[in-house]
Amino acid sequence: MKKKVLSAILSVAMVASLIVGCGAKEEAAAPAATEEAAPAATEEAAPAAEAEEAAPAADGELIKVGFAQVGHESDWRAANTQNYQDVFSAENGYELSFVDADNDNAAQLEAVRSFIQQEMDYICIAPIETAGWDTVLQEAQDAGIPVLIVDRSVDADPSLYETQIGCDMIKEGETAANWLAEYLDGKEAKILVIEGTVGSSAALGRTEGFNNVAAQHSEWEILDSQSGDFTQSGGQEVMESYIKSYSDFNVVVCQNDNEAYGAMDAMDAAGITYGVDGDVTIISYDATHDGLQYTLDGKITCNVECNPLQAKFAEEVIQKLEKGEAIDPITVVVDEAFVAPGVTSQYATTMSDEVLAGRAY
Ligand code: GZL
Ligand code: ZN
Repeated sequence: MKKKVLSAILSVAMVASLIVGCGAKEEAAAPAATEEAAPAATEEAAPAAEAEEAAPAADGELIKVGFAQVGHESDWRAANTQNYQDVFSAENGYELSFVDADNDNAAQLEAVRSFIQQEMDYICIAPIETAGWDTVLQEAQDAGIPVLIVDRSVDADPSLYETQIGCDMIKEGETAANWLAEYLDGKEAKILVIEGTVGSSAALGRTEGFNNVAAQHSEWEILDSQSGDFTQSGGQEVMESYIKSYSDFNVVVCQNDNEAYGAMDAMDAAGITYGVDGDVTIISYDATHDGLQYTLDGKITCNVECNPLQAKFAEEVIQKLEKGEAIDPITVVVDEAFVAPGVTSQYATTMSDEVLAGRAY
């Protein structure tokens, strides 16, 4: 608690010069999160963090950060976890307490409550689902512990947490569908969707964004949309059931790479061809290394990135809070899309060995 008193004094001392900043925080929180509002923050925040050495807490103690992670369901998640462990290291001035909630909401809430008991200086939450967070966020606020919502988002009062950091999932869904419309160029589509974890902002956003665009294409039909829980086994199980129920589909949208691997296994077993030379076009999300290898190989035709290397943005927020500086309520981690060789698109980069070699994860 000593540390918190010190930083509280610091921030009170500085609050006068930051009224505008704080006001800006309130204002900024009011409008819906927009790309415009955030990339500047993301751009401006990143160089600053690179420029300065991460400063340990004012009194030289390690800053205690509790991180309640979704789980270990996907390659994306593994890259995200590793990134947080790399950034919030002891040599960078942090003591990271990490809990893998194994895709279990109750376990994740329990982890946050244990961080409150342990009097963490900050709590980061990558929420499995958007719902059910107000009570525990209020408990953290009552305990004077700032909370950062990372990767995904929550349906909770924004005044209960400091910031939300993550990709724009709705935009990702729109990018996938815009690319499909460009690729099909008016041809019919019978689409099967393998969604991510039920109730997660990643699945909800990608579904909403894709459907926003699909609604403009009467020549498309979404035959079915079920959750594969962002896992390879989930993707395989859903695809196996789809193959039993549908015979005329030509597009499969997998809401992450691991589901796509499972869907490909199921289609292989059923003798269904896919990819740029196959009967079925696969769209995936995440653009992890293996996902982009499949894209380079022409098996996945379009892969929409969601960059997992987000820990530096969380660290920038914590460093600003340590100094009592104003922070942005939203940081959108910008991403792009990739398509198989031989495919050109206004929405995506065509894969090559060089593109794959240049990837950070
Ligand atoms: C997206 C992230 C999703 C990934 C999946 O930001 O929350 O969860 O798309 C991961 O791979 O499981
Ligand atoms: Zn159309």
